Amino acid sequence: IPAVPAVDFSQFGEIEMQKMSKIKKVTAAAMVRNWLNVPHVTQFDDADITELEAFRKNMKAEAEAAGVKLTPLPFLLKACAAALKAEPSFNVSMHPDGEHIVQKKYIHIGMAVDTPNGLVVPVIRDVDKKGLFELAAETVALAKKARDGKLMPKDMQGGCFTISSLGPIGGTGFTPIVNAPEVAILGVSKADIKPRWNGKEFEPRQMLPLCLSYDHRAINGGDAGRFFTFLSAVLSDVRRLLL
Ligand code: CAO
Repeated sequence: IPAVPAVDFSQFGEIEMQKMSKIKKVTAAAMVRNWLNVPHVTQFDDADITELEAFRKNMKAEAEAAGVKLTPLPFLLKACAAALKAEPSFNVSMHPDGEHIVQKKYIHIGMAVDTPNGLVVPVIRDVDKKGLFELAAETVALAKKARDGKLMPKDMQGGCFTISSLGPIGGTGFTPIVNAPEVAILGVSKADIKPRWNGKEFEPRQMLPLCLSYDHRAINGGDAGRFFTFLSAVLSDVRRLLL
């Protein structure tokens, strides 16, 4: 591809040269590789998390007594693990031989963490086998390890799927780049109260905007529609995780 021409910006005003961290350089190379190799599609949906948030708030004191802060992320991890089971086409990698697809039978999920040195994606193993409190403790510990620059390569390997949450920061949606060799990534934006028509009147409901990018070589629109419908249904009523 044609290179972007080099420009001497100092001719236009004051500038400062800043050295890129090792993480920023590795991330930049991975983003270009993924952007150019993966034919991306991004779908959008809003999940009604009114009941989930009520449940989470009710459980806060119990979680604190158990020594954990129960944030929305463990619920998203459990819901995604269930959706990966329900739609196994999301839990694959393209084999480099171009002849095979690798179907994974385990569920490890990465979470994007923005650190002063750059973006890193620690991986939580066997999400389907862990409880909400265990996941809450693990996500907080991994995010701290990431921010302290203490993640080991093994902490960032083996992911099947990634969650990138910009929720606490803001925004109504974005188009995340698939973290290949994974084939899909979920972007989470800021939840907000929105009016929803219940058949008789508008009701205030807490809606969570979700963006799902996927590799169109491995996943087609129908698979993605089913994955998204399942995910939204679970987030709307977490009792479905028991089914
Ligand atoms: N919409 C609105 N509010 C949200 C939200 C969303 N989508 N997601 C979280 N929040 C709220 C939480 O409810 C919490 O409020 P309360 O204290 O009142 O419960 C507050 O924002 C802070 O949440 P959090 O960031 O601690 O929660 P989390 O579950 O999203 O994440 C943890 C937990 C430890 C993983 C997080 O602190 C972290 O480090 N996340 C990494 C985020 C990041 O770097 N994203 C950048 C990705 S770049 O691609």
